[in-house]
Amino acid sequence: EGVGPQEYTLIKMKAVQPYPEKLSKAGKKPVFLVAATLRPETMYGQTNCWVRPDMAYIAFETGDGEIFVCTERAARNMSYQGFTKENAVVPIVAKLIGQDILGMALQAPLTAYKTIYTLPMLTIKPDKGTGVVTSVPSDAPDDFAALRDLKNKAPFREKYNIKDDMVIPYDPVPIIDVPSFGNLCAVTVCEQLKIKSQNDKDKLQEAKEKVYLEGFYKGVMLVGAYKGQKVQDVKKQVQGEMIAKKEAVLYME
Ligand code: A2H
Repeated sequence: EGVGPQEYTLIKMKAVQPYPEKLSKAGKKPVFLVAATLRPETMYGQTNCWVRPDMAYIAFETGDGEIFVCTERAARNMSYQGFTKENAVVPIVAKLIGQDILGMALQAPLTAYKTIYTLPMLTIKPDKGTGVVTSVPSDAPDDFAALRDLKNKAPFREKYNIKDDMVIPYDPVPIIDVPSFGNLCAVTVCEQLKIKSQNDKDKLQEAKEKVYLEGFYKGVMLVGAYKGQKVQDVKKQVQGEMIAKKEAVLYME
């Protein structure tokens, strides 16, 4: 962790009606699962959203009358950053655990998949970002390992009531070419290091370190409006476009 505040892009993943029972108090207000990412330019490759089944989340109302779902800790931070009607006040609409919001259908910005689903990831940290993570298995080793766990293990899907069609049709999408790792860098590096599951902590750390710098400095976009351009030159622009469309917001912690 660095010394200063970290800037994240919050990706607004819009819930498709009907909402789960535990979110019924949202009524007709739009509900968003909000995921903190450092890689806004990878949103073309989203295949699902991660939440941790045993972790606490809340739903709260923003100053714009939208409902955001994230950890209470993140909501409190947001309430000091102009997200809520009143500074430092979080209007809680529902208290949830991850389990309550698994299997939700969502629409997310930039991804080619029309509908994606909330799926379980067991390694989400409660004290970082929003506790909601967007999944880009082409470029994030953690995401690839966790999606592969669900694809390969039917009992894991069954345990959390995840239907096959929320997982099986979703494959990593080539969105960025990284010279030494190809166009699915997370897949390549997970295979090279023989990563077996999302719990392979040390190897996943090594995988992230391997692809991170090279991806940022040498990665080239394969899709979207900035196709052919370098990741480092387009990151801010992709972020800015999502913010202008109200599909994303800046969040600091
Ligand atoms: B990143 P940092 Cl394509 N627990 O977004 C675990 N991981 C979390 C989290 C939490 N509570 N909150 C956010 N994250 C993930 C995209 C991505 C990310 C790509 C490649 C690398 C990457 C798609 N997932 O992160 O500790 C989110 O995943 C590599 C570290 O603040 C977020 O960005 O550096 C990143 O970790 C934030 O981690």
